[in-house]
Amino acid sequence: MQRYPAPHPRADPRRTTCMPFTRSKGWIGYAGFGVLAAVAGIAAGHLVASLLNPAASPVLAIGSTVIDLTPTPMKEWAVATFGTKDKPILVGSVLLGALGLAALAGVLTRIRFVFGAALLLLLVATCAVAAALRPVAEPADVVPSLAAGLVGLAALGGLTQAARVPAEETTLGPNRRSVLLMGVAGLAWFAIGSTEAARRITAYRTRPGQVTLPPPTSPAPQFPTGLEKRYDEITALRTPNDDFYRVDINLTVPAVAVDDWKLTIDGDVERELELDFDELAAMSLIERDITLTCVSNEVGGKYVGGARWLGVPLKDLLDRVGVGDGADQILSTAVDGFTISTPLAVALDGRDAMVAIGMNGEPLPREHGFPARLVTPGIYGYVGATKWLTKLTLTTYEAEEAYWTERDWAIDAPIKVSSRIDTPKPLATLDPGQTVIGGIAWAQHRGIAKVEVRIDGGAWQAAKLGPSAGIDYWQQWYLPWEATSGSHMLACRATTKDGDVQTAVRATPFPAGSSGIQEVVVRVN
Ligand SMILES: Nc1nc2c(c(=O)[nH]1)N[C@H]1C(S)=C(S)[C@@H](COP(=O)(O)O)O[C@H]1N2
Ligand SMILES: [Mo]
Repeated sequence: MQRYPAPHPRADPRRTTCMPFTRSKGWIGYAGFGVLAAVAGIAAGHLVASLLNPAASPVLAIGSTVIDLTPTPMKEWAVATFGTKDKPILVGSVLLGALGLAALAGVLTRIRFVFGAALLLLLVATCAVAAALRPVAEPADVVPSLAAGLVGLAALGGLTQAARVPAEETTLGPNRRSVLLMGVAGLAWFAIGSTEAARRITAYRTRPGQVTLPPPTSPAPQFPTGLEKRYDEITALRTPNDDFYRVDINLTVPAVAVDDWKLTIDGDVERELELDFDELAAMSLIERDITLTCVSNEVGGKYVGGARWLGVPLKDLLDRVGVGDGADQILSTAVDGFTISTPLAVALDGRDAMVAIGMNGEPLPREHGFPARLVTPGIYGYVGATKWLTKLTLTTYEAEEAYWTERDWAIDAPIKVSSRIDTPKPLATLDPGQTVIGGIAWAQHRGIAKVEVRIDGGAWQAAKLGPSAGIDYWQQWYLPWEATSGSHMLACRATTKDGDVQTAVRATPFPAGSSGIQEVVVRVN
């Protein structure tokens, strides 16, 4: 008995040309369902994370975990091959892989829905586990991944359901297509809308503009006028926040909601301390000019910057908790899970190590650690400049290793004396006559006593030093030069106030900072 009339030609599954997917294209359509469901889920997770903890977003949790798990040689390869694009490329590949699996999940639903659903859930579970295992994770950090799972599953179910309405219900043919198209468009809108909403919510909740900085109890001296006013090619004495170099392991700038933020001091202490931002800012604040340097800075490189920092002396915080006898390192943890080991000694030897909340008269920019970071004069950033700081743990070098020390960088690393030629630029072509050779030099916490310039391998000549902003700060210098026609090789070297002369012996940044002397070749017409 024939229950149905002969199928309408359009409803023939073998020639459903008006359907979104003909039989052969069916797989592609289902793969698309998987991808779309995953994208909608990820967007939902992102939105939920923006309300709870932006770092718990499924993509970020996975991305950060991948970065942490990438073996050092591969990281070095990625940096060497892709430069600063290494992280986006790494995460792009992860995302592509995930979307590939999501596509597979979509295709699997064509065989049996549960197969596809199971694969999708596996993906979500991986995100949830990654979020839960982040070093500073809280139980609630799995919620965004769960939301992603719910939305992803619902989307996958809805799409496959819409596509599966029996073809025999001929009149539903065109209808089914519009239902599907509406579903697809709706999900795409949802994904775009929630991603944008998440961005705005995060930007709003983490805007540095919402904090007002109290004035320092101990202000810095009047800041001198830099040489750049006279020789504009010399690096400005103070680096504007927007131009300050940025180095960290993060894919996206960690977004910290200051209302939820806390600084915990624990470990080998007499009494643990937990401070919120207002409590921290209410302590006595010092204001100091300090130059930061990255250990990855090559001779002549740009990973160095000078700023005026406002913060609470580390010593004051340690006095409040009472440090035990055993501790020899301060292990600081950032909201991104990054850790840094700082020798306890440098917090106690009188230098201005601080938990900074202000940079050049403003709250810390998000890129530079909002709402609070460590600043330690005299040692490289990776051992003393924890951004997005959330915890200080008094412990020992024997018990704990930090992020970069686990990756074989030096345990402790004082900044090496160095100097850089800013003008003239390498391979510049100049007119003959009077000009200047100029740049900066730094040896934080020892101070610069002298900078010398060597032209064409001749004798070292003393350059003039710019104004001083203290021994923790870099120093500008210049040497007037009567340039004569031909090719010239310029070099510079600095000497510290304690008599250490910048060495010509070359060292790579790994493992304890670069050394050597910068040489610049210029042509004079
Ligand atoms: N949380 C966190 N803090 C961090 C890092 C990081 O990757 N994560 N990188 C460190 C390194 S290697 C350097 S050189 C300084 C750079 O600080 P800046 O980006 O403000 O210049 O931050 C340090 N603090
Ligand atoms: Mo660094």
